[in-house]
Amino acid sequence: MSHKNKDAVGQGPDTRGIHELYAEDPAEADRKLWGRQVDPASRRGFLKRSSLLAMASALGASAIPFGDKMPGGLIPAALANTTEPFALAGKDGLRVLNDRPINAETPAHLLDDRVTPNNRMFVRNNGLPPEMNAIDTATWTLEIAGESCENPMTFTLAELKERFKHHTYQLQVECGGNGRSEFVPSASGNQWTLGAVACPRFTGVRVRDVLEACGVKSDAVYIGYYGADQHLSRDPSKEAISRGVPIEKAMEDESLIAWAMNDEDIPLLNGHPLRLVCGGWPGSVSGKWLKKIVIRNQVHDGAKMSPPSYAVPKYPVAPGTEVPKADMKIIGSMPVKSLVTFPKSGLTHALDVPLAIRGHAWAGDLAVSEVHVSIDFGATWQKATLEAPANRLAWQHWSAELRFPEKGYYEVWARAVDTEGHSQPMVVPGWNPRGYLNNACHRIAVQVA
Ligand SMILES: Nc1nc2c(c(=O)[nH]1)N[C@H]1C(S)=C(S)[C@@H](COP(=O)(O)O)O[C@H]1N2
Ligand SMILES: [Mo]
Repeated sequence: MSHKNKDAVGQGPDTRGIHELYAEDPAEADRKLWGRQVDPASRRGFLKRSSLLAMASALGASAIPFGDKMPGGLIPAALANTTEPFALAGKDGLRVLNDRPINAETPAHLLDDRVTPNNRMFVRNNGLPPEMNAIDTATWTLEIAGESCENPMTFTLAELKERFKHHTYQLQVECGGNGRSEFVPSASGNQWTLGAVACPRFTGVRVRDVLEACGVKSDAVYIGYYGADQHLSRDPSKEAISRGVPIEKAMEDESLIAWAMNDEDIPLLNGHPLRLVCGGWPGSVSGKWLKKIVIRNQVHDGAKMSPPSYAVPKYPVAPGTEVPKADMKIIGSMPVKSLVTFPKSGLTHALDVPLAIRGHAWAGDLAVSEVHVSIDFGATWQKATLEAPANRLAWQHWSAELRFPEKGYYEVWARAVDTEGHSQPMVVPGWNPRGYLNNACHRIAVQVA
């Protein structure tokens, strides 16, 4: 009781119309919702505010006494499993981490499909996406330029579709910061848990075909992209993000300029009407709302290309170390990783029935050669059945059947090994300043009754 705000308890505030009130008189709205005025600096975006509103009413709570102390972007634990208050248009069951920019991850059990459906692909925005009504697919153009481009050209969407051969690949896209929430000391940035990964089928044209049509000079070493999103400041001279890949990665068969995801338009939040997809690398290289590709004679120097963005120390460092930028390298192919997508963690299972579990595993530019599962905290492992990928750079489906020796609490751990023998670590791997590349084993809780 000592932690409760006396004034705020049991009064059952009327939250009807509070959105309007917030627009008119935030201080009065705060008093109504929280029983007192809160620090304006802690009233972050609309979404957070409305999530607090939704929480108060969903829980029948009269107030959130310490609402002003909630870290920005934190999703209240009481609502973490409910999607309703945070629903993003066209997305289903994603956990919203942040509203400005919008970032949302997919809980592991909602990634169970072999091919990630459009409504389940995570969203990672660095800036403000273009509005749907500002996108005219009839006039949208893609420009190819840069100092290592022989004949800079601009294509309409129709020209791209008409001129180049179409290709479809299932491609695995994982944010470089997926798993960041587990690093200690914590790294700033979105506190992704497991769900900033997806593997939909993309259709488009090869980056290679388009670049070759414009002529790639022999000194080309990199490409860079520019998208139609805005910097958070809305300063038109700044890019939200402008990254790229070495020319060899761009010229691979599977590197696409895509307009479709699972045979539909790419969802707006995932880059409609056109995006770059370079599977197996940090998601940040796969530019959304694609407007321009530059062929560069040096490592692309766009926004978030230079360390510490999307870079890790060249050598292992003790947690918390300050690392000079010169000692950091840009992340390329992502490390081996896996997820248990069925069952959902926390399940109660009958002792006398085997438990069928399954998930996916992926390994950046490589393939996965083995997946092992353990029910005894890693003391012994059982080999899972592992399928071949649909194509290079697609994740691989795995499954196993577990038998439990007696009733009680178990954790099921899954561990993948790539074709070069690298295994996922069972604990969080090398700490790095920005919290990238956490490929620790996924574990789920199972109560055997
Ligand atoms: N134009 C643009 N492209 C972008 C981003 C962005 O903010 N703007 N975010 C990048 C990052 S960091 C990731 S992880 C992926 C995420 O793709 P998704 O939002 O479709 O899941 O898009 C990348 N492409
Ligand atoms: Mo990312």
